[in-house]
Amino acid sequence: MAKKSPAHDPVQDAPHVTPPKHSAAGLPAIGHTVKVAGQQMGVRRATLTLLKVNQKDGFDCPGCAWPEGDKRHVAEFCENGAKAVAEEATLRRVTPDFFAAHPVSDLARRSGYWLGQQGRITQPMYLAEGADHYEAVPWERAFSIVADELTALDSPDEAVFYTSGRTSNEAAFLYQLFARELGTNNLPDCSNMCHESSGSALTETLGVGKGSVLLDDLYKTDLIIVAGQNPGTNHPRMLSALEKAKQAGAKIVTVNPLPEAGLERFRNPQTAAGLAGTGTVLNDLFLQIRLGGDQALFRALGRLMLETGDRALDRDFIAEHTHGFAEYEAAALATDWDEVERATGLRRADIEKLLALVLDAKSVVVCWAMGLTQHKHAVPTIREVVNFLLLGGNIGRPGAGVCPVRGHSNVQGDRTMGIFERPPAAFLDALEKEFGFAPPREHGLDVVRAIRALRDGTAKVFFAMGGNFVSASPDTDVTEAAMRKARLTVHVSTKLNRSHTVTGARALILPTLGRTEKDRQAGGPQFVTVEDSMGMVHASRGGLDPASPHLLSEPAIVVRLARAVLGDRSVVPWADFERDYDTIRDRISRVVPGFDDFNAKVRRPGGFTLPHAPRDSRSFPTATGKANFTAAAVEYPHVPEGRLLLQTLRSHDQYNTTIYGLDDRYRGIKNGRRVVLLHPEDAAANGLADGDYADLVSEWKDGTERRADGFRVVHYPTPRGCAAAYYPETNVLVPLDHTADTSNTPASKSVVIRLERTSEQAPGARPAPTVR
Ligand SMILES: Nc1nc2c(c(=O)[nH]1)N[C@H]1C(S)=C(S)[C@@H](COP(=O)(O)OP(=O)(O)OC[C@H]3O[C@@H](n4cnc5c(=O)[nH]c(N)nc54)[C@H](O)[C@@H]3O)O[C@H]1N2
Ligand SMILES: Nc1nc2c(c(=O)[nH]1)N[C@H]1C(S)=C(S)[C@@H](COP(=O)(O)OP(=O)(O)OC[C@H]3O[C@@H](n4cnc5c(=O)[nH]c(N)nc54)[C@H](O)[C@@H]3O)O[C@H]1N2
Ligand SMILES: [Mo]
Repeated sequence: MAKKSPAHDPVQDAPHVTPPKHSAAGLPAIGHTVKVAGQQMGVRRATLTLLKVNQKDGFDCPGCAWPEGDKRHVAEFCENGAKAVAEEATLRRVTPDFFAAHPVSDLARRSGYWLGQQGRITQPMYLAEGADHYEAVPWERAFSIVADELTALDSPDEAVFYTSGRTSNEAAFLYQLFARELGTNNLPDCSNMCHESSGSALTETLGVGKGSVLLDDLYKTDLIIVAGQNPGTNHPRMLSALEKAKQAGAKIVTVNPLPEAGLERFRNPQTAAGLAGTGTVLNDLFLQIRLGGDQALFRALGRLMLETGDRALDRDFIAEHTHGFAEYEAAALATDWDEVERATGLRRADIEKLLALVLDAKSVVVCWAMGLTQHKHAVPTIREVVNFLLLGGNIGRPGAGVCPVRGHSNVQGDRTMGIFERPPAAFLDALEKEFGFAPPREHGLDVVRAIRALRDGTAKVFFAMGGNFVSASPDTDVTEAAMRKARLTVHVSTKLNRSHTVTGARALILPTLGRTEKDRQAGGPQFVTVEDSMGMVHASRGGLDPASPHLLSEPAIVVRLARAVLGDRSVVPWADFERDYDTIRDRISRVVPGFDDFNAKVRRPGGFTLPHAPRDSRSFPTATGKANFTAAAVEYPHVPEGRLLLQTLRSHDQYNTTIYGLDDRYRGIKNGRRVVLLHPEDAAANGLADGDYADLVSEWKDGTERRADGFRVVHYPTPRGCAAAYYPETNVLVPLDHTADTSNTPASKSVVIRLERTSEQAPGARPAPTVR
């Protein structure tokens, strides 16, 4: 059997397993913070840098998109934010000498972990056709290489411009402006793999594809439902907010196949009581749902509320502000309890406990993340969350609303700035009016479609503003083959990753400044801006000297790229934008709604909040002018006999494809990532015991199979039939065509697999002699 899944860890991957933890943070979190940050950047630099994280005069944490409150702590960051900062502010460097010593063929055999550990890239690097070594090139030459390849295309639609979610508002605005002046809407982004399903569902039902709650709403609400999210690892500062909500009287319900430690008990590292004591129990009710069962759960809850009648329903709100209630009501009342049990694994009595909490609550917030968005029926699932909230009038009043918790620190802002392959006409009209060129109107390629276009040869140049496209995308083997067919691949990056090693015929790495670094231009010191998960926009100023004198900021890279590619054809005064970012913000203020007076407003400490019609005035800019109930048929994954459903998720020691370490502390896993979490009876049914090794084989409906080899079996409290393993090692198993309806997001939380026992670990998972 060909064992071709890439990027095995040549480092020792020998998992050691202990029982999962029941609480998160506390002293161990501080210990890990200091250790990780100190290793990468020394204790003094670590301390000075970390004290600037998320302060009003500091920089926005490059970790997650959770908002900061108005009253900031001295240490307004978390263990995982500190790891993200340390990764960027590291003192290790990847210089031209490094590339001379390591041919691409060598780098392609290294793990993502090893690549990331090498440090910050210091100079623009070029891989010529047929060459095996990247060589340093001057910036001007790098831009002329891109210009040559773009100019040689038959159509601008043969180029793809990807964005990851750390890019600032200013850089994102310029980047989409460049792509559109060039003539394409091919602007896929990490959102396509992330919260696209939320955007699709919310735009259709509420008219705005963003969350409707502010931080304060969490402190005013009576009930918070956290579904499909693991904040203890991925949004640790959210736990402080949940603790505060709890102290103000809120109840918390979590809906998850896994009992995630952070939601059980939280020991706040910012308070003495949290450090010393046993912490706060956050969870009032844990519904251990089967993968993909959430739509059925919320539909069933809707049925119970309808049957309860007036006590559960806000009839005035429904009559005045919603559309489609009768159809929804008929569908919900027809809910079949046997089907609900099959889909959710929950009994009616469990759902009635949730109903009781809902009936006691005057206001409800629902938070969610990838557990809801990465399923085939993710969009109808999130619409069902909206149905539930509409029944109780829980949109557009204090303490109530939808709270999709975003991932990357500026992923929401990038979309606001026009990074979108399907831009609304009004946005393009505003762009046309401001700049005087006609932007393309045809929709562009999202992530999955871009991979197909590269595979089929209809896209030839791939340009990435950040991210690690090859490792983050589904169907790794297909994606890598597609990438290798490109004429040119270009990555604007801070650190080395696998996407630099799986390249087109020619490749460029353009090294850039990170959030933590000072950005000086001809017009003086500059700052950038970001938008958090709750629509708050604020400034971000780095304080460290750049990792290398050769780095350019992301806005500067786009400006120089545009000048090299478009030259005299351009009607945009590109050079001004590089000198002084205020000139970019002036343009944004005239193109993007909610940004008027941008330069003044963003200079106020703490920034400003973007308008949100449903939240602010209960007005709904939808097709019907009302909030829409929807009544789609209930769906859930059907898994053939003897097969399991696999979710691919994050460990505590990673930031997406950036691996910080090999532990997943809260889940009790140490020193290894090739593990598969299984219900003990599922393991036994496959002839496997805890500690055995198995290959994971994904079975797709077209008969194709995909394999990831050598995973250690871990007995885990997950529902029967539901397995879990880490991303990105398992991306090789996610079929490219397995996506969510409407949003086209890879369904990476529901992959049908079978287990094949192996007598040994995968070659890469064995302790290997590594040259370092
Ligand atoms: N430290 C750290 N922080 C991060 C990231 C990181 O990698 N590391 N990534 C950032 C990004 S880009 C994002 S998008 C977010 C991701 O944040 P999360 O969405 O929390 O990330 P995942 O690890 O994918 O966790 C998915 C959670 O949903 C649950 N789940 C899976 N399937 C289902 C389901 O069908 N139903 C329900 N109810 N639950 C389900 C899983 O058990 C798990 O608890 O975090 C951001 N923050
Ligand atoms: N199977 C599976 N696949 C998934 C997911 C899953 O849950 N399961 N989650 C999906 C999700 S939610 C997301 S968001 C995507 C993430 O997809 P991406 O955003 O593409 O991936 P990241 O790993 O976040 O990108 C890390 C790289 O970004 C670069 N970088 C870091 N900081 C900066 C910066 O300031 N500027 C620039 N230019 N570059 C920088 C570094 O070179 C680093 O190696 O993955 C998706 N893929
Ligand atoms: Mo994400």
